Amino acid sequence: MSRPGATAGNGVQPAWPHPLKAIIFDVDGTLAETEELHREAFNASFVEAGLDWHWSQDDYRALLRVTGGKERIRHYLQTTRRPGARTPPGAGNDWVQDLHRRKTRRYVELLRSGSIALRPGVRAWLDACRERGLLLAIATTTSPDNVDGLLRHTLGDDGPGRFACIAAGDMVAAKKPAPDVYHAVLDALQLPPAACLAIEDSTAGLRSARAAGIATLVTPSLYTQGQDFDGALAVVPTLDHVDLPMRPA
Ligand code: XBP
Ligand code: MG
Repeated sequence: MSRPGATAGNGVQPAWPHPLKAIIFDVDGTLAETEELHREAFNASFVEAGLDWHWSQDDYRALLRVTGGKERIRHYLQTTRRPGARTPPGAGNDWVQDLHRRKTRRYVELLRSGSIALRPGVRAWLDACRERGLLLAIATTTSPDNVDGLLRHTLGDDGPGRFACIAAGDMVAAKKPAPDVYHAVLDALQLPPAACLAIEDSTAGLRSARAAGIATLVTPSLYTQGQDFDGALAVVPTLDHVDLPMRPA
């Protein structure tokens, strides 16, 4: 695996923020290709709840336009009718919350027993940031338990401790593409947006970071290939395709 010293395939180096003090990572699709595992957890929770729902990859690609698992379930309940799909009686907020709790439990179990790995280049960037004194943070729509599970599974029990701030899920009022989660990170780090770089995989994530004034590098994922990344500092296949001018050690 190439270290951050490698340069972009075409040799072009984006105009990185300077001075760069922190890198803020999105989680799903950016740190790791996790959405297939989320889809498996959703479908398993539907079976556990006695529902005849099933989200195919095509269903899920469309549903991912709605950020947040609870919001996604609610959207499906309100807008999508499968022939013969039973709509649970009295499926209100509490019912959605309970179904999403089941899903999150399943997701964390699947993480623990699965083989999810960090995307190419992510570990090298995390290590280089630590060696060079850059702050690391997370800004994600997914639930905090899912972040903790992924970081421990991929980085070991000290994984979560690598990040000065983890802003996730319902910690903020409005999910991506709203800027709330990135504002929460900037507040926690006490840094201006100009001193940070965001790493994202989706249009919703890019728009969230840009609305907070943060320069954003995009590494499209399996479910976000072909989305609109207008406004990105650069779009690269994976992080090992571009160098980051780390602050001197
Ligand atoms: C991606 C999301 C999340 C996940 C599912 O988050 O939109 O909703 O798909 O996780 P990000 P939850 O790319 O910002 O990391 O079911 O916990 O929401
Ligand atoms: Mg993402």
